[in-house]
Amino acid sequence: MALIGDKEYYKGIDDIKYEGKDSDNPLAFKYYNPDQVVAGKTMREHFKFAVAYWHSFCGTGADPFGPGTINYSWDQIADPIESAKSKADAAFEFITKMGFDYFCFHDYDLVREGSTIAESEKRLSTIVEYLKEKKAASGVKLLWGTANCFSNPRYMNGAATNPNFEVVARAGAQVKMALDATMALNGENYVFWGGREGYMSLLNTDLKREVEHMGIFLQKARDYARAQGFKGTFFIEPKPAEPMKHQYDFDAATVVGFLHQFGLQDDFKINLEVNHATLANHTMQHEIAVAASHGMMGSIDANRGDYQNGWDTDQFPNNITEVTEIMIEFLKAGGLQGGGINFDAKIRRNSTDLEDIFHAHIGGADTFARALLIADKILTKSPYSKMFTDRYSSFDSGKGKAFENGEINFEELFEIAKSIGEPELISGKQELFENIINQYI
Ligand code: XLS
Ligand code: NI
Ligand code: NI
Repeated sequence: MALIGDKEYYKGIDDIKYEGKDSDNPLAFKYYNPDQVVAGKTMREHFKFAVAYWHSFCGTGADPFGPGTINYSWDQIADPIESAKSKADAAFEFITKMGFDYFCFHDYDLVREGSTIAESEKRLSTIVEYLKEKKAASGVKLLWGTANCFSNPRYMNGAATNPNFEVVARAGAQVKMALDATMALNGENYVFWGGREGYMSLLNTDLKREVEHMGIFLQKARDYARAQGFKGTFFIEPKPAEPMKHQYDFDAATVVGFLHQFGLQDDFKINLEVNHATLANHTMQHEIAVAASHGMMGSIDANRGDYQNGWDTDQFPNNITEVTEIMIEFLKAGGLQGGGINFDAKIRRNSTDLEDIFHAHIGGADTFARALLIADKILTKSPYSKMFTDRYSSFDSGKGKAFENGEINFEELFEIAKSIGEPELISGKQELFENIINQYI
């Protein structure tokens, strides 16, 4: 392992290798074999696994009932730049040891925010120069960057949707700097997650005006980045609630409508997160199918929720059945447009060993890899695909085909129905479909 920087943070842990499903080595991949070809692409290409800076190098495990349980050595360093460099060294060591190709960040994950915009800008450009070196030395790339416009108290009433224009301008300055950092690091995409873009009470909220402000804000952000030569894709990440009671980017369907309303549909796609889908009372499969049906299946934030807790627990993926159904939709959608699989997930507060973060990412990658292998078999070797297409075969020819082409009007539908009489009941065969999934798992 060629170490970048002069200090080893994850001591005693070597590069994580693929050893196959019979390996008992907890620090090895059992299914994620980066160069293995599945459905025409290597696993590495399908997934583009990314590590989330905020969870893995910033999150300490603090919750409303107590402080963090993880002490990062870089958080003890008073000088913001030295602290940020140390964190970057650890991050790149971790990503390289995992054998992943990508990372994702919020602006102030990289370096502490300064007390003025000018100071923040200076800090960001200093750490960006350092990250350029780390990227060049390791080959690790930036999947996407974003701005944290939700933690600072100034955003308590929203960022782009704040009722006070001064805060909107402040958010604009921050997003400009985050776009600059993303472009300087050759980021392939840029994400907008509207953490505080929503409301707690409609009594004090002009919903129409706020949503319009958000549309205009995103148009201007896009125009700025495009004018600087940014060729990547912008993503909106839907989430229905938390931290706000109601967030404007509720789910994929809402975001599709919003993007069309503001003429953003050609530059933006959707970054779907598993736990956000379940919080919206959808499945992730549903969200992928909706985004894909509009050609907007951009990227995935991988994690999972908890059946009992109603909030964004951001646990690492480990449910093979759930992820298999996700991978079926993923393959049907033809994969991701521009994005990858970002582990927007955190280890539990009581997971305090150095190696726990490795186990978490290994488990996540193996879950996706195993699910991809199963989904590919289901789609190509089981009766699934035929059963699926046969269900719609009445639209493949004759009057059904003509209807699908928009060539049959309501009078004609009326006449056709009269001549057919009562249609026969055709079973949806849900239990058989479910059995096939389990058989191939
Ligand atoms: C929070 C979001 C956040 C975004 C990036 O729930 O998932 O982590 O992915 O701002
Ligand atoms: Ni996310
Ligand atoms: Ni989330």
